[in-house]
Amino acid sequence: MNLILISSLFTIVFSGNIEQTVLRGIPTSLLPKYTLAKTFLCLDGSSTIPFEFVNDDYCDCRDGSDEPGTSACPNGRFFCENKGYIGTIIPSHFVGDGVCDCCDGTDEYETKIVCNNTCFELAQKTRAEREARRALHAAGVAKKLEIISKSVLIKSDREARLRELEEGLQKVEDELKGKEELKQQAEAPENEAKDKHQKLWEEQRAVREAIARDNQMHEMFAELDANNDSLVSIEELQKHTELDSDHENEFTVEEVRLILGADSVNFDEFNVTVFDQISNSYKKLSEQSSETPVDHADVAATTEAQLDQIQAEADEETSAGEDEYEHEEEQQDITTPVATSLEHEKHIHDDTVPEYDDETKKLIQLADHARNEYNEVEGRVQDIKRQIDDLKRQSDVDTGPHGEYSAFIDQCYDYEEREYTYRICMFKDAKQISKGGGSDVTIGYWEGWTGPENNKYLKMKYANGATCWNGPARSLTVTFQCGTEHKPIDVREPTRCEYSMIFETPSACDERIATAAMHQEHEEF
Ligand code: MAN
Repeated sequence: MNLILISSLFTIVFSGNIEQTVLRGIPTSLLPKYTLAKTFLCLDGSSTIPFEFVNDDYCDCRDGSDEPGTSACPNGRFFCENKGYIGTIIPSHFVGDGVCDCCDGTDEYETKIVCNNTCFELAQKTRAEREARRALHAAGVAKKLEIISKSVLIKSDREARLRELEEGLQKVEDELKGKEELKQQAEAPENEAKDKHQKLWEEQRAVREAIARDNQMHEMFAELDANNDSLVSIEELQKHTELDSDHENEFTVEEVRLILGADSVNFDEFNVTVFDQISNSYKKLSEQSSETPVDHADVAATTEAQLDQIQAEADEETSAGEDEYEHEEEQQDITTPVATSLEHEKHIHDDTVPEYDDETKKLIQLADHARNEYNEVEGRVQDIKRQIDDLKRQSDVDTGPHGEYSAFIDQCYDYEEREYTYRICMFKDAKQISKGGGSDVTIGYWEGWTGPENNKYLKMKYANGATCWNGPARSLTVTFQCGTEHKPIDVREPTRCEYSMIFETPSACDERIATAAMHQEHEEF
């Protein structure tokens, strides 16, 4: 290393009476370690070298500390003083590489490259950026303070409303109890009357069915007893081949006997053992060959009239205490000549419950009124409960230590992107809504604040969303940054089905940034 080079690496600065020697590329804080002496101790303490080896463009120390001002050591570090701006450290192999790395150009002292000193401009730019940031935080903080003071009011209003609703609920629940009693009182006679009506209807229906069966049986017996000997014989029944259960072969005497249970049956035997076996398949011979049209309306009218008559008479007989035999006789007298068809029997079995009588109608009306009153009060109870639940849910939400994030309660925000709209409903859920149609996909349900320990409210998480095909359940992490409005400004999916959102809000603005930026400027420039 020649003397000229060594002298070029040292600058002697006079400041008042104090002589300072500044070595190139050394941060001020480390200058005491580079005092002009006979020897230099490498900063890692690994070896001691003659002082003239410092910055001699040959790497002697393992940690590169002997060459802060040259590019000789691959691990060397060069300090740009950058007067008027911020001092920076660059890898020392950037020194003399023909590129201006330091804003004061000191890294290119050896080369022919002319580096303009841009430190002043940089300082101005940084100052402007800092000022803009400070102003943004100051404006945001003003809004945040409004939110905080509003949240105090909202909180106390909410608590007052909650108390009011809970007291109101007690009263309305008492009222409901009263209405329930009235409803029960009105429903008891209503149910009794309805049951009575139903029972009567069922009894009448049973009578009708019995009569219908009886009519059918008489009609069938008369038709089967072709020779009028008051018996149905094997030959007479055998004509009804529709009763042959196997349908394949002939309707044999044995088969017919099996149905009759004898060679012939009288009316009573027919009633007890035969009728129910054959009534579903039985067809009149005349209907089997050529269907004779039956005037159903006529028959129905006749039957109904007769049924009414039977009913009236049955009632009368019951009250007059006449014996059962006479009643049966009479019933047979009336029903025997009735010529009904099976088709018609179906019709008169129509199962519609008849209209209620006036007394029952009145009881239903009273019970309806009591029910309506009960339902109206019940509706009010439910409404109050819903409001209480809503308020409790709102007060349970963690909106920050001072309620900074209280403006988010029950609010949703959209972020439009080419393919999807992302909708975040704060403290609830987040959705991905396809612009091409199709159903919305939930990308997460509110889980909690997940910022670092010293800044918990920086991030929030929505988890357990719709599961990805062959992947995890979707989730969203929201990162807040200071802004003057509440709005999402970016949504990405850095990992499949794991979404991230940047959200601007005054609630994330920082008082320290709003006030501390100017002090920093003094410290650093
Ligand atoms: C949908 C969207 C995407 C997601 C895929 C995963 O297309 O929800 O965001 O990556 O499903 O299959």
